[in-house]
Amino acid sequence: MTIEPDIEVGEPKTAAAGFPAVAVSLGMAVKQMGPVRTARNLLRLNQVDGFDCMSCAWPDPDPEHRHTAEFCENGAKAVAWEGDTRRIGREFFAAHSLADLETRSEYWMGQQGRLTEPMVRRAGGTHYEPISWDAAFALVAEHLNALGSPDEALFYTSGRASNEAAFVYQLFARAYGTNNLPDCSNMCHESTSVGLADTIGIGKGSVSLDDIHEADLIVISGQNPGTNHPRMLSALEIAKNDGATIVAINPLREAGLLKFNNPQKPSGMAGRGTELADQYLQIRSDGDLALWQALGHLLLARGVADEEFIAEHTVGFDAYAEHLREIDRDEVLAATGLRWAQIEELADVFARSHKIVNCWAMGITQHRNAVATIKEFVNVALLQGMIGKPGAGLCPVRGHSNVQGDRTMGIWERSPDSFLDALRDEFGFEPPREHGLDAVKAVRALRDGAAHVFVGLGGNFVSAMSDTAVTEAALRGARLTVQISTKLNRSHVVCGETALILPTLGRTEKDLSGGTEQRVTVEDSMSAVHASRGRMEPASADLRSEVGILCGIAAATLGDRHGIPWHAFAEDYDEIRHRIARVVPGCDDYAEKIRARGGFTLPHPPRDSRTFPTEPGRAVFSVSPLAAVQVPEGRLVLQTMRSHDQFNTTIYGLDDRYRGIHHGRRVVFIGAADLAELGFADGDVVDLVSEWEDGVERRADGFRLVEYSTPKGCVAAYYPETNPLIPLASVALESNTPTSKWVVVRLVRP
Ligand SMILES: Nc1nc2c(c(=O)[nH]1)N[C@H]1C(S)=C(S)[C@@H](COP(=O)(O)OP(=O)(O)OC[C@H]3O[C@@H](n4cnc5c(=O)[nH]c(N)nc54)[C@H](O)[C@@H]3O)O[C@H]1N2
Ligand SMILES: Nc1nc2c(c(=O)[nH]1)N[C@H]1C(S)=C(S)[C@@H](COP(=O)(O)OP(=O)(O)OC[C@H]3O[C@@H](n4cnc5c(=O)[nH]c(N)nc54)[C@H](O)[C@@H]3O)O[C@H]1N2
Ligand code: SF4
Ligand SMILES: [Mo]
Repeated sequence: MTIEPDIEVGEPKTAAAGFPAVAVSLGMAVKQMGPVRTARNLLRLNQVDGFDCMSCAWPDPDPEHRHTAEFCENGAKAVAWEGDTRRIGREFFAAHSLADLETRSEYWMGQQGRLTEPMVRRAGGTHYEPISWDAAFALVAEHLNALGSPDEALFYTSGRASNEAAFVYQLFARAYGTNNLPDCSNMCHESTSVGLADTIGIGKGSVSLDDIHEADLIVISGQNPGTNHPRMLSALEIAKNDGATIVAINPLREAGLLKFNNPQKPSGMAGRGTELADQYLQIRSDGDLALWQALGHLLLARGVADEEFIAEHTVGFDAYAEHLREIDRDEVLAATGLRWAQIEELADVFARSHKIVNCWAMGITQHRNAVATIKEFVNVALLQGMIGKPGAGLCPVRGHSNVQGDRTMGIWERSPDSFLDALRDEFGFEPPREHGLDAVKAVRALRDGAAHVFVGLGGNFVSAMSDTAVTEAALRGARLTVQISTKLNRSHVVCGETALILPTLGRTEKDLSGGTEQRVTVEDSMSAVHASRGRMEPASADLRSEVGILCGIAAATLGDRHGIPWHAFAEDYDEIRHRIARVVPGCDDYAEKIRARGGFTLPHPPRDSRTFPTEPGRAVFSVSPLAAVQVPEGRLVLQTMRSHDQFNTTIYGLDDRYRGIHHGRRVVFIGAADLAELGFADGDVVDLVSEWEDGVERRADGFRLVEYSTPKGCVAAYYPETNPLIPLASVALESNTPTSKWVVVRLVRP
């Protein structure tokens, strides 16, 4: 008995990409876009004069080294999803009431086609109905201007928004009077931003693509690049062929970390690929802090510290070394689930390597101890002087294609005073200084009646956030919700008393705002900024660009207040870029620089000159207590992750090919020992119940158990279906990121 009767479970794969990947992506693209549109679109993906892939934030090779087909399977899926030839307009919304739409899955909603015209759900209405753009802007303005305080409004951003849209959006929020700019980063790499800013003085990674190619050791923790950053495998292949060692640290055996069959090479197509991980550490959930402390301990004992670097560029080394002089081995082994010999072997590899790149993603950032773990990465990097030299550095791999750029442009509820001062000097108004609300606090504010208007620049906040029941109730309590989107999702359906859907151009589409062709710019995970230009005919003549929509809302709300030229911004994005140049550090001559082939790279003092813009002016060694979170008897730790056929809350299909799952998503991956101990078998259906200190039992029902290679006590399932299980209060210390990779659950027979 399962609620997904067609589900099939087979053997997981042991290699990623290759011919199936190309075939799957083309198949899906042709089905949604038709053959001509597919060819036109995919050939412009990630090309110098084309558009930037809107899927992940992995960087492009420099212009001289690009292939004709510079994309991966998941990039192609994202393009196909946006290039969908199906349309939904007023007839669709007349035929489907909100009550009807509420019963539909994210998959179904994404399959209905592109949104085509602005729609409104009026207070008490059962359906969305059409509204003109001007009336929609006036409605937003009316609500915003009626609030008791600007802090009762929330301006959310998902990381696909362009730099120009992001800059205009934060400018509007601050000119209106609030720093309430929660974003998807709050649920994603916030722990990285906090951990790195505290220790190296800048919350971004310190490597370039060339550094990866040149490294002699690459460590990949808590990341599944075969699915989430597929072209990273090409970079790993280059390094590997040049003799690099690769270490994977991950509870699950992920195909994309084992072997890569490069679809751009004959050998890869034929299945003779490149073996990737030399050492694979199947660590227990959240065991990383203990592992990296043990590693630091062993490296200190091996006497491989770069004393010159430490003396010249760091503070706090003595306290760090003292803290790690003694280490409780039993505690490390319990937390990591590894053998001491494995950790010794890892230390040996580190000790003999001269160019080390350390990569990580959500398996690290979405834990209670995430910030401490990232600071431990920094400690080990500083110990060996692995920052600011070729082939070495810290490499947080970002998620959304422009999430890093949005932050650079000021989408941050805690932007520093230096940024706010620059904004004041450029625009002549005093921005609010009090920190705004992040994603978790935004839900609380709505829940508690402290906020009443929610505007979403992209994304799907209701599905992406933790504690679905709480988040949904919070959004339903809003007086107005506004979603600027390309396709239908649950955040349009679980909405405020009055709700707007404002349909926007996607990145593949031609933007003729102001009568001339506009480009936008984006920043990748390695701080490279470049232009992106869509060429496809828009899905509907009634769509507006994100910049156009935001300027429309701003002009309607603020009128001439502060004399900000919203109309000029909307008609010529260079006008925005000239302002970016004067406000955002490192962006001088922005409009000119982005015209260069391949764009330019933003400054990063630690990477560029081993200067560390921290309080003491040097990189900081830090000391964190070894805190492994305990799990009660008979309970498991659930991590919630992505399948191969999804982009966050967007479900492209129901397969997770690399993990052997077909035609379904409601599965729990669990080890043989746990199955035996708990008295279950592969194929059994269970309900998941999460346990939290508030005593509330959160449930998600009807999951098929799948026996899988994962450490004892650690299980895995897909998000967003499992978000109902994550308590809003379960967050990473310091960064306030929901602990999507750490949920204590028990399995219950239905
Ligand atoms: N196709 C596709 N691409 C995407 C996305 C997508 O949904 N689909 N999403 C984009 C976004 S926004 C992001 S943030 C990135 C996400 O990219 P990833 O971080 O790769 O995403 P997840 O699927 O959450 O995978 C987390 C990985 O961490 C491992 N892990 C879990 N817990 C632990 C732990 O305690 N320790 C260690 N060492 N490992 C652990 C899991 O087994 C899994 O392999 O991808 C981006 N790219
Ligand atoms: N349990 C659990 N929860 C998680 C995570 C997890 O690993 N586990 N991961 C977290 C992470 S890392 C992230 S980043 C968040 C993601 O959170 P979000 O960024 O809020 O969610 P997405 O699913 O990426 O948003 C998809 C929607 O964006 C809209 N969209 C697509 N393209 C465009 C465009 O070009 N412009 C505009 N305006 N809209 C567009 C579409 O309507 C689509 O439905 O989820 C977080 N939530
Ligand atoms: S690796 Fe990421 S950015 Fe590059 S083509 Fe694939 S999905 Fe797009
Ligand atoms: Mo993300």
